[in-house]
Amino acid sequence: MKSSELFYPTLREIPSEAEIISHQLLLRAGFIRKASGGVYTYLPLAYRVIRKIESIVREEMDRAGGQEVLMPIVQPAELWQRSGRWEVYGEEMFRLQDRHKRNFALGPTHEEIITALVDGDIHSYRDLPLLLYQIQNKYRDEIRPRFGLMRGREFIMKDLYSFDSDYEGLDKSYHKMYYAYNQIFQRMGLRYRVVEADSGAIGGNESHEFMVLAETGESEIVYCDSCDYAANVEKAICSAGGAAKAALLAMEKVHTPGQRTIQDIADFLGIPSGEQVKTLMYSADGELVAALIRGDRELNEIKLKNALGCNELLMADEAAVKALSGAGFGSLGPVGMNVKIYADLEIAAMHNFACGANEDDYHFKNVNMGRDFVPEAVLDIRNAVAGDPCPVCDGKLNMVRGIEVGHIFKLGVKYSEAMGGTFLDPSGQARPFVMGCYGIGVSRTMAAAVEQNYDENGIIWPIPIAPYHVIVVPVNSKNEEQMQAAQSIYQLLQEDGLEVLIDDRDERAGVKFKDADLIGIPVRITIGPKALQENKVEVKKRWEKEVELTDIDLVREKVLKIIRG
Ligand code: 9G3
Repeated sequence: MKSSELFYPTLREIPSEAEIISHQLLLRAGFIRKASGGVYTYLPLAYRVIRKIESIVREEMDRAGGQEVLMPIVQPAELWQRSGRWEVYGEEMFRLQDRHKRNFALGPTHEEIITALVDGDIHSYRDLPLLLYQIQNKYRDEIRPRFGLMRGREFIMKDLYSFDSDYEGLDKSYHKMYYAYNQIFQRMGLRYRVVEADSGAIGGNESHEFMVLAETGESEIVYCDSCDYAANVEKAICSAGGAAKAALLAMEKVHTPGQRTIQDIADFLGIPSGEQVKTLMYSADGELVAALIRGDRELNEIKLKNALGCNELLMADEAAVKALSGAGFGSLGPVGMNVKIYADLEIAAMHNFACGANEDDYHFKNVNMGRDFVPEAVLDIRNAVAGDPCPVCDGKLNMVRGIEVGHIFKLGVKYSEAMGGTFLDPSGQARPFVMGCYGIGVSRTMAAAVEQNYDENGIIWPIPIAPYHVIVVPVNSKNEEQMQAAQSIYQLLQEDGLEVLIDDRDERAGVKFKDADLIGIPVRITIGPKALQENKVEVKKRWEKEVELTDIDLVREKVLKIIRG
């Protein structure tokens, strides 16, 4: 492809609406353009990357026994009513009506469609297992679409659904997908980790996330420094931590005018945040409850919600809390609090801590659980942090950030039961399908690859998903000798099946180099006047600073080695 003909409108300025690096670079390098909030066009370079990601995904899904289908984007409300999810997902669903005022949604996912499909056409255990997948656009009406392709309202997903006759079969299907996902992310040349995850609202029990490691990632992952344990911080199991023995001191009420936060109290009373207790108020299915965690920890709402077994967990309204406890958010504490109190495991290991006194501008010192208040339950409800003990071995947990690009779930019979998806077992009895679902964010993977692989000059595509492998740059396109050498290298490499760009534009060399770096082509071959006199050209790898002078005769071999290994 000639650069002069390629549609890649690059921008010199960083677009102001782009908050994260992948969004900035994909816009600047002319890969994507916004059509409306969270809705993008993939320009030629981006679409090449997308297609490479898709073909790796497709190959591994087929290898694992998946069969590709294409399901409708427009989905009738009836199916979502059958699963009970038409009401569950409110504004996040793109809803529409046809001319007869019938309700539809633009598919946010396809559990409903596929369960109904399989129910209609699979009747016997002999037809199972069945693995069906598609690669298709999905729609979710995010409140605030941002971060470019990372959280679009329209995005490309690969979704596979497994149907088995029993849980043993589900385990096998799940295992196949777990293996295939590892193949996929390895083949893409991405650094990633698999972590135990919470299955969230979708239901089911086992779940893993595939995380592309990137400092800018929005998820925190803990992993053990001495065994295989790795988990999303929301899922990671925390332990109580040993309680040192200490004499219980007399509780003391102190005046703390205007001091509301943990940091305020640390400064005002000189008590470190780790020796204070934070009291957070929630409405759990409408009932006010208090959750206690150490002052320097983060409460994990997912753990709390799972532990309470409630359907809806919302931060409590401050007025309601004040009516009940007598104090606003800044002075709450468990002593004398007239609601169910759920304490984090670590609270049990603390002695003589400080907390609010349920009276504005007052706190207690030297509070002790058991003596001064009794919780309803002691639970694991905090986020793990670096340095925590590993729940599996005696190692320590480290923390890294990542971007979720794949998520696999064991669903069990949630959808098949709700929707009446059944088959006949060997004894002729109707049984619900045992299901799993397995997603890969295809467009998000492209963004995550950028988020992991860039420098101050632009994108550095991993070779397996790069839009082109090589860019050939004649320093002066008007120079016939240089252009001829460039053309012949361009041709030669293409004959080997490499994907090659030739920058034939009438631009200064500096501009060409800047653009080549920005769009992130892995190998650049520069044809300049001096080296050409000696029958040499420059070969530069995008991820290295140095250029290498190479004999023209050896270029083919050299580049093939870089690209194919
Ligand atoms: C909705 C809306 C948003 C949603 C869902 C449904 C997330 C929803 C979870 C999944 C799970 C799996 C298939 C492939 C693997 C992942 N957001 N989820 O179900 F109606 Cl508006 O999509 N789906």
